[in-house]
Amino acid sequence: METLSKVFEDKYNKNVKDCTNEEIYHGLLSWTKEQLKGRGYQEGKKKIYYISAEFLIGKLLSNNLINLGVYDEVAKYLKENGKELSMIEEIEPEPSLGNGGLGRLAACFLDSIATLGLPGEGIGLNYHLGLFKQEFKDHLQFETPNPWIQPESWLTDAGVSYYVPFKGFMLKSTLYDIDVAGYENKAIKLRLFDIDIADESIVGEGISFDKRDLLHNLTLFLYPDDSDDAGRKLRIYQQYFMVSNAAQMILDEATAKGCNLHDLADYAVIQINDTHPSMVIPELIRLLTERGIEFEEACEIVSHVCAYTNHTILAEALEKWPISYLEEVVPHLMPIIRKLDERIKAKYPQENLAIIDKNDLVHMAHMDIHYGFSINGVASLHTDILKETELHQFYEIYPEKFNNKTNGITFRRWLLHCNHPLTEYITSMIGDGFRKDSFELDKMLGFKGNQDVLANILKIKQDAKKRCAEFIKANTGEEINTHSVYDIQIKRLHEYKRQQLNALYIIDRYLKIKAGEKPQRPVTFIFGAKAAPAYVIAKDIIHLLLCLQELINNDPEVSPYMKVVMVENYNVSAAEKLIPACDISEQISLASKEASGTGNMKFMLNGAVTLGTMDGANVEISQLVGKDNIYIFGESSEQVIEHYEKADYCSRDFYEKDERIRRAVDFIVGNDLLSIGSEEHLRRLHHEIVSKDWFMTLLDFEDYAKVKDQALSDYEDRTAWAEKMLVNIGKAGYFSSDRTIEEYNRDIWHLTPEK
Ligand code: GL9
Repeated sequence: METLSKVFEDKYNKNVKDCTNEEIYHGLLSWTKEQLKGRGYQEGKKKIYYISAEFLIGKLLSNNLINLGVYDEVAKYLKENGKELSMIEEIEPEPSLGNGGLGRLAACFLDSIATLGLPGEGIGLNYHLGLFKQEFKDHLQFETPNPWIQPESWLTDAGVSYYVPFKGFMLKSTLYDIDVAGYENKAIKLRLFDIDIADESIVGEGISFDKRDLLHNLTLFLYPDDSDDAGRKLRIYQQYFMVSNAAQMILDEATAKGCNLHDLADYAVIQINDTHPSMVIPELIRLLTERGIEFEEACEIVSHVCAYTNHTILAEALEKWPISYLEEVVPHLMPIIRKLDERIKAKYPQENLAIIDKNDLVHMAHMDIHYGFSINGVASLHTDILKETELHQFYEIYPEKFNNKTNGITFRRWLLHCNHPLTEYITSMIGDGFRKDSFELDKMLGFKGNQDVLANILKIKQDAKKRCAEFIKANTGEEINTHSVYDIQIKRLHEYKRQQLNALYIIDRYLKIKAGEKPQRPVTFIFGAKAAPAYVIAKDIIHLLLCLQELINNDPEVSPYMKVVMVENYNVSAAEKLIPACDISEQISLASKEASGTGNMKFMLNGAVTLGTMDGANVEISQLVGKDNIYIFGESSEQVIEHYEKADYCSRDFYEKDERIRRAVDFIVGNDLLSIGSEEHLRRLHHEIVSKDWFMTLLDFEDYAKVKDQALSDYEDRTAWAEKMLVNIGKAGYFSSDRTIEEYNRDIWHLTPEK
């Protein structure tokens, strides 16, 4: 720790003892950056370029210290000098460079790519104000900018820039790098492109700004509101800026290593993370032809370099850009996209395989599938649905391109960092091999039935619940009972994820307590979720949850038995505090709609028991833990898909025929809530549930309530519950992102790891 002491002396002319926490954070930041550089980077002839519009990296200090193998030493050194590393961590701002699972997955993947010693890098954009910060006022969500870049930050100016051509002007980029440490291995780089002239002062009320002022706004926000044309066009500008920079850099790096462009596939493989980076395909073809390659050969080369990951089957999320927009933003790409489309139409005339459809929409995913060599889904059920339903027409012509890569999470962040006590306990039981080989967690199962072990696991959970209660108190002002069951649903707010189903259960329980049915143990229903700024119903659901929180927590007759808390500005740092404390993990999406989910894996790893539908990776979780260690409810994906095909689901029928459902739904517009909340929001939500309910909340309500009651009653047998926790932790090894990345490399990338 001598070099660290010296940092404080050189920087502040002080002993660490006399530094403020801010000074210590900044000292640690520069010291850690030096250590990372000193490690060196993964190099190799062929590299994976993971291009993504989002990298939800979270705070970096502790994770870097863990991966560098110096966390304990630094924590001890600080303690000896009267400082707490956990307090220092609080100072770091969290970069909000992602929306949710897709962006967080990209961050976990970088950690695993580095850890496995694969030469690679992430490429994205440096959004100055991130997504947005969520604030609650009058039980409603408001959005404000979330600046995270300070004069001293994890960013390093790479001294690289390119010119990106748009219609009528060029934009010069600047490249910033963030080092991502491998666990006890070298680092890789996350490369974030930016413009020098971005101007944060153009942001007015909330997160409003002039969407046409591209020279100043291009890298201000992630996915600015795309509910209007200007917003959607800005997104195309961002996407093209990202991929043109990426393509230029990839070609430069490859040629510097001796590539003659014809053999580009020996130097580069590009993973296209959802369709946001899809324009990299025509852009690479454009650049290759500019450098003297014939068009046909350029198509061939690119088809051996690009691979596509699909993260959703929700139609509205599969990007289709009007030709007119692309003509306005990137007219030089349109002739290429037209030619790519003509080549396909010549071979496959069916409309549903076309890149450009008859409404002049460009289907980005179709371009990826035709001109990429691999297409993968993110959980086994999701990939099956892609093959059999959503992308069936492509599976028929390219069966060999389709493959599954079930998502994973990095255990460094989601166990070692966020749950030190559990990590230490696992280590004392089975050694530390699981840190590098996650499947070793399986050894935990040897302790089934061991009363001491079960008691210790319960104790660790109880301590985590106490720490979490402090966080909740600070975040929401609410006091929660640490002996209540912690039932947690944290994820983006979307109707398909069905936070409204959970809300209806809460109402039902409230009504029962009011009617004198007192439950044996209190439950705390914990939520965290941001809604897209333009997603009206999602915001109405947040309103409902906040109104329920107000009503229930202030009702002395009910609050001893249940409370509702909605965490404000849910983000990675909040997740790290909530997940270790969870008893019941709510994974209740409508079957077939959640491609994978990754929160489900984080909860399981930290000893929560899943209450969920047979959707996404829940299916694989249930296969691994067995039916006694998970609570499954609701209709299957086949049944749901059939309802959609036959259009035979009618929520009003459930509402009219089932009195219990009707009472819960009508409570939304009853006097209790209307006297707290806004009539407009509550009535709109009520109407949506009764007359549309596109994600079939009422269909699954009865089974959900029954199975949830069962889980709550099983919780009372503490030993049996602890055994479920143990099995969940022990079986979580499969969901390490190291396993996922090994599979990407084995089946798609074919890189040689450096050890
Ligand atoms: C998502 C899926 O909805 C999740 O089920 C999946 O786990 C992740 C990662 O593969 O990808 N696709 C998607 O568009 N998002 C996902 O979370 N959305 C956000 O990130 C907001």
